[in-house]
Amino acid sequence: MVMACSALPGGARAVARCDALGGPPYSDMEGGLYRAYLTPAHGAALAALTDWMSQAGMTVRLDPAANLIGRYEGRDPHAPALLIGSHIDSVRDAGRYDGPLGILLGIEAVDALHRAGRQMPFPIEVIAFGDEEGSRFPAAMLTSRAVAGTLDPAALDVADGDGVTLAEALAAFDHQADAYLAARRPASSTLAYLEAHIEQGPVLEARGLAVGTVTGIAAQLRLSAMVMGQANHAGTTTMALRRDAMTGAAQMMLAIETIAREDASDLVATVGRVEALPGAANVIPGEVRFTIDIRSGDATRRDRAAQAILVALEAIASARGLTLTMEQVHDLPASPCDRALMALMDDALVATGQPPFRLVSGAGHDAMVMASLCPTAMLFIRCRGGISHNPAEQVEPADVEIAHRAMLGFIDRLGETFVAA
Ligand code: HGY
Ligand code: MN
Ligand code: MN
Repeated sequence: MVMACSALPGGARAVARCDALGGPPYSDMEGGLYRAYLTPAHGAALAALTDWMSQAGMTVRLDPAANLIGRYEGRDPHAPALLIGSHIDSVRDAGRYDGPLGILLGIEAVDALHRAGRQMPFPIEVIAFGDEEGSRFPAAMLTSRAVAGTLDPAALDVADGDGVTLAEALAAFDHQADAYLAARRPASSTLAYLEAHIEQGPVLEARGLAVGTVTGIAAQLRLSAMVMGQANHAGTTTMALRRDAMTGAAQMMLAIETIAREDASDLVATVGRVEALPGAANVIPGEVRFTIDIRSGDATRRDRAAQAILVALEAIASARGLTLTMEQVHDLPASPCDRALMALMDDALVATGQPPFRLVSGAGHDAMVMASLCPTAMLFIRCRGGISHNPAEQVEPADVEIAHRAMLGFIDRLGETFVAA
């Protein structure tokens, strides 16, 4: 089924297609957008992307991790490929552009070459990563880590909140978990990775810029904390005799915020998800689980803050007669973009009439994982109010058209510098 899209090819059509993917059947939630990895909504989105990739002259395949990959041949079919991509999954109650915009701009770039009857010296592959957000399973960037070859097989032993294992979810896509790691690409097959993405921050808008070249991505540590106290009767247990896991966790969360604020740097720390058990109004919570997300452009600063947080949480647990168990969900190192590719991107921006501007990414992206496989470049696009991970996420088609033209300029410049092996 090819979704009708009247917008002109390029930026406007990429935005229109993101909007179309923002509703049923491409969402797993009523009245908003939530597209999780290996769900019916994910499958429906891949069907639409398959049509669009085919129309743009690409051959399309699904890899063993259920990443969709469209390939547009270059003059030398054996040359390493330029990968252009982003993620097709979303957070819960998401905006429409975080992820899909980078995939659709990749399709628009190939479509422009295809319509002009042009081939680059190298193949171009557009990739829709299936899991970047980690919104279904307790692990993030599973699919780019599978492609980059950095995925620990133990990370596959996960289940979602309904107890559905990754292996069971893969089976629904006619995929086998034991083939998952075959998604790995040899470095020799990859020239570079390019990801266009909304900034998800306020910098470009504050400076009145449509686009910017990304210098690197902050180091990201994700932990899960479990606080154990004693469930008890809310009416009969005096305050002095309580071992309340909820108030203990609350004090821990405020300690996390204080440590991050007092660092007075780019360090950020977030408690995004909390679950209290047994979850009854008349029962003192005996168990509280919550997530901790700690980031900084400087991995040493991040790790120092993580250590201070651990010490603070253990002191609170001890003072309240609680037990604290911490688990690491993932540790993503800071990832600089490639200098030579950043220079090409700067030149491509200037050629579209934009001033060169560089900025760091506080948000994580598949590019930080792909950097272990090949040189990476990222292009940020202004988003209204810097809002993201929120249905209010907005982009201007005119800004996305500038990004489209910058990406074509980047590809041309990469072609000029390309030296066949
Ligand atoms: O968490 C992040 O920074 C990204 O949006 N997954
Ligand atoms: Mn994203
Ligand atoms: Mn995101």
